[in-house]
Amino acid sequence: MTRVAVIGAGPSGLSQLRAFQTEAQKGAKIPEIVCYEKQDDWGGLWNYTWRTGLDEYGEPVHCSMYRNLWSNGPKEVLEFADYTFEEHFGKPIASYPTRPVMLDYVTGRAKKADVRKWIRFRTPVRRVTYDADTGMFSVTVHDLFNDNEYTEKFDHVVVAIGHFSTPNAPHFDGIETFNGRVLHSHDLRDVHEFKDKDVLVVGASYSGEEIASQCWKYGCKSVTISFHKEPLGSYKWPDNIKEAALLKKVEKNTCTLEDGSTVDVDAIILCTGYKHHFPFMAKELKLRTANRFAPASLYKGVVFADNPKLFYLGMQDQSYTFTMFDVQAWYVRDVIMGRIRVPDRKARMTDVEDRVAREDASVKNLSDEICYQADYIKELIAETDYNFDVDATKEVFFQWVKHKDEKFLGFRDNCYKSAMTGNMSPLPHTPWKDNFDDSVESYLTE
Ligand code: FAD
Ligand code: NA7
Repeated sequence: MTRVAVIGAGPSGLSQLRAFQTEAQKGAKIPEIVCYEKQDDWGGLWNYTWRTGLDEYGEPVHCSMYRNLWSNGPKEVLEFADYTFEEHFGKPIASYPTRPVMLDYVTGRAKKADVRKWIRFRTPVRRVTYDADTGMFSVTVHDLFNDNEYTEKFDHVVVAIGHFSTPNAPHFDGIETFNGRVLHSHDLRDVHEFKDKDVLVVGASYSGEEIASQCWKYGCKSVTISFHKEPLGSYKWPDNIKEAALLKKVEKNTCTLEDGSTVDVDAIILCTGYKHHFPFMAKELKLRTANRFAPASLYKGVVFADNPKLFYLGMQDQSYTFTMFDVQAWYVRDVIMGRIRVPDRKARMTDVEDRVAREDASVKNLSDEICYQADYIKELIAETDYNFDVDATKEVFFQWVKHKDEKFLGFRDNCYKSAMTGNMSPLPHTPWKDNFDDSVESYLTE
């Protein structure tokens, strides 16, 4: 029997398990699936832990989320085509769920599909190699519960470990002299500690804008967002949040920026992004890419061009998330089950080059990113039986962009129409800035 290893039981890995399970449900003969997960539960980044650094087994902590995190995009752009929020919660809910609500939803479908039995928890993958003679992968894992390392053979490997967990933490001159807390966004767990403090946020992308607004919500004195190549742009910030040039050097508590201005702060939060990091993959199997919409080396964005029996899910920079993981997982399933033919290496590389060139030529702003990724999703939908109205979700995205521009610190107080049910979501019961309770119970209260 064909054997498939899925590495990671976050949203992408769970999409892969669900893709195979839908076929099994229809009576198709599916491969044997083994999913290895290093944490003790599923949900990936959405599975919050208070820990930072190393966990209780000495493993790097995967979680990059913090307490009281609200989703930064509307749920209508990531809703599963085969399992709506309304089906999961039994009623329409507001458009910007909190982290626990998102975790409940993403794991709810997996629970209903009964795929937990395929997952081996607390089992980090240590090594993946490929033997060209046998055409098989060897996957070495560590069963942390029993402190036992073992190796199994597989016909296919699907890497679904995400790429927002290993910090990109650049060095800034003199940062070691700073008299306060310096941390990367990966290690942020709670912004209460920044109440009444002056904070420097380095990096002006999603983490930068989110953490700046979170600090504001929880009463920090001021936030300076220090941008790299470009500022966030047109957002209307309150008086105590401002954008400024890139950090150049640090001397005790004084930060000097590239334009020569200075700012005195109590804490520095590096929101400088993450690295695609696959230490367990053999050199010739390792994906090396920047965080972009057309990752290097991936035919159709998922098939490793140098070895088409190896797949990487969710490695793109992300406008779409859960639905993109689903279409990718459906596509990978159909390749593995022999329903989709993958062309030769030359054609695969041409496909990768075309994608990269198209992104370079057409993606200049947030709206372009959405359009580029929507087109990619449509392309995979055309080859599988996963389906939803991508254009309707694109429209929701455009409203989201408009709402962020109009009122960044209140964009979550809007609601949108589900492309899956056609129903309008209710407005939240409390404006985001006044809501300090992220529990599922509170979120579902009318
Ligand atoms: P992950 O969620 O990272 O899951 C990967 C899994 O692989 C983890 O469970 C991990 O333990 C496991 N793993 C890692 N290494 C190994 C190993 N060696 N062996 C076995 N298992 C391993 N997306 C949204 O849609 N909305 C949001 O509001 C949003 N907010 C975000 C906020 C933050 C701070 C961050 C960092 C990301 C956010 N995202 C958001 C994006 C997020 O990447 C996706 O929603 C989603 O979690 C990606 O799923 P994934 O399965 O690809 O990766
Ligand atoms: P991103 O989106 O990859 O952004 C990283 C940011 O860090 C981006 O603005 C970069 O600027 C900046 N950066 C990178 N290197 C540097 C250096 N050396 N100095 C200063 N600034 C730097 O990561 P995020 O963490 O914001 O978002 C990742 C996910 O987490 C996302 O899905 C969110 O939903 C939450 P540049 O682009 O190079 O100008």
